Amino acid sequence: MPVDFSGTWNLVCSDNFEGYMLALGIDFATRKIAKRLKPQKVIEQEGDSFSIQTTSAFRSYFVQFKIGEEFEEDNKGLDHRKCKTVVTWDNDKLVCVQTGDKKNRGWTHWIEGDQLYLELCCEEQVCTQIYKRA
Ligand code: 1AG
Repeated sequence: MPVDFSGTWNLVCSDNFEGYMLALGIDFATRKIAKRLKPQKVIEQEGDSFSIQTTSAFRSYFVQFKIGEEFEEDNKGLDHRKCKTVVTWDNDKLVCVQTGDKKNRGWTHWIEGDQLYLELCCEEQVCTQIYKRA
């Protein structure tokens, strides 16, 4: 059975979100608010089709994709840069590559025990977040 990311997940810890936001050029005032947020993710996975809704008190972000199918991502409400995005499996990890103005941009999701991990990368910065089932 393949891993199933479906469910509702709450942020429990975050490391170097500040560095990640700086790499994306997010302004000071926005970073100050954003780093205090405890976002919730609702992931729906059906075969190779995914939707991920990230909700917080300040901004929210929705993305849907099929494994291996490139799409144009708008990053609306985040840094607003358009990317050519593709998500693939690396064993049980979900690996997203966001090609655009920023080098080495993307994210990886995986599950360990009852925790959902998210690694966000941009340029030299890596932010690691851990979510627990709601
Ligand atoms: C994401 O998760 C989207 C979740 O790609 C947002 C992650 C990081 C925020 C990105 C850039 C920071 C820009 C602006 C900061 C302002 C608000 C932060 C709001 C955070 C909640 C939306 C990866 C994957 C699929 O789960 O989306």
